[in-house]
Amino acid sequence: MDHSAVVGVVGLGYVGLPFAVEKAKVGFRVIGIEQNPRRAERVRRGENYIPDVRDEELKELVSQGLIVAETGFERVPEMDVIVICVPTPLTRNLTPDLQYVERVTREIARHLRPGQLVSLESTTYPGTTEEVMLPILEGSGLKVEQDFFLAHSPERVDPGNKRYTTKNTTKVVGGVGPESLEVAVAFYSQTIEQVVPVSSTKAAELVKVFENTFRAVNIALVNELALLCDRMGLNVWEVLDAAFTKPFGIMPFYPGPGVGGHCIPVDPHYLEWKAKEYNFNTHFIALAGEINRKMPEFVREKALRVLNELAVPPSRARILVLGVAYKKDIGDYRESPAIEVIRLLKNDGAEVVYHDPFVPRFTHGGLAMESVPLTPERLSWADLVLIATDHSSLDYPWILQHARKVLDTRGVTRHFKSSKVVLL
Ligand code: SAJ
Repeated sequence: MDHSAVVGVVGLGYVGLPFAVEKAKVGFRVIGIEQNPRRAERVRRGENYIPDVRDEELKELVSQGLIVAETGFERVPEMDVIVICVPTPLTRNLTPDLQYVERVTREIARHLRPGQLVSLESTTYPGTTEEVMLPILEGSGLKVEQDFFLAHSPERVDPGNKRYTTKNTTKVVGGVGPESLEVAVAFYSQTIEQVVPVSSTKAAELVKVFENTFRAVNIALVNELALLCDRMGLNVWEVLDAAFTKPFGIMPFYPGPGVGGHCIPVDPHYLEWKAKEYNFNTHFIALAGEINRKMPEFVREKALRVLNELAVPPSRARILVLGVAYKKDIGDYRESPAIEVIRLLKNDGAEVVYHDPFVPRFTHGGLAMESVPLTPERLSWADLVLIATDHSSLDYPWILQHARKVLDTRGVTRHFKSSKVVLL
């Protein structure tokens, strides 16, 4: 309560670093453990690398000695709380890959001491905290609820969201027992305005996976509608805009070139995998994943159709893709559907370049490309301009003025009613 606790944050990424800053801002001393030595070094120099963190805040907190960064676990005994914010990706067969969580938990178990609270924030299937982490931690000889505390509190960071930050986003917390829950709620309540306790770590884990499944299923629903409207010759954007005028009982989602990021295409499959243990098939998750993963192929097919109408064979086509980030106004291109679309069109023999103000260059999925300057000459050079990510900073009227033909997969130009534009 007096913020004298020393807080450990394992993983200083888009979840861990903002969390570390929030804790240090109210006076907690924070020791970050970051396995990437370059990132650890940058934190030591007070150099920010996470867009959602304010550069000067990090610099100030580091200069005050409130945030330090290590690459190893030897200082774990100094920590009163250890928060784990490491990735929980999928294997190539869409099964959970807990290697980072397990490795970190083993390291912590080696240094665990009485009185510590360990809290997992990474998104994972219900059961991870109790079935995977607890046995490893008790392997230290310490007993949970008596010697140490263990909780799960799912991160709810929406990268790029200016309105909802680590501080004002309600936080769900589950403990392996009442003592752990009480300590975890007390800890999170120091910097988060609203903390919601639930009865177990499994409930807390399921809350988060449900949240992301909710999004994946609803995005897949509108993507499926886009596929149907394409067949029926209807404008899915007009239909959805009209549907979302309903003032109750509906929530806006829009079709796109696919679903990117490290959450929505990933997390629901953690639940799908666990459900099989209970002989239960989560049909919605499987179907949503299938439809969302099909969208880049649909965009490629639509692009080839447009080129065909222009009598431009793919092998001679020149395509400018606008936006490779997985969603607008950020520079993250992990699992980006736009890169998948580029790969498919290159495989068709087209000459494809991209412009993304947030992504100067990328190496991903077997491609290494640099963003080209967006000029009138570049726009008129392209047989087809393909809008894959609708960054707000792009001047769409100007783009339509200089482009010859536009395939808009985000509906961002739908209100211009331009004959140059083909909508997804
Ligand atoms: N997308 C669509 N249509 C939509 C909404 C999204 O095609 O209507 C696409 C986006 O372009 C993107 C992907 O889906 O490629 C994921 O979009 P997202 O808005 O879910 O963004 P994320 O994955 O960065 O962040 C989400 C959080 N987003 C929101 O709640 C708005 C939230 O689900 C989690 O806090 C976060 O994942 C996480 O860390 O789990």
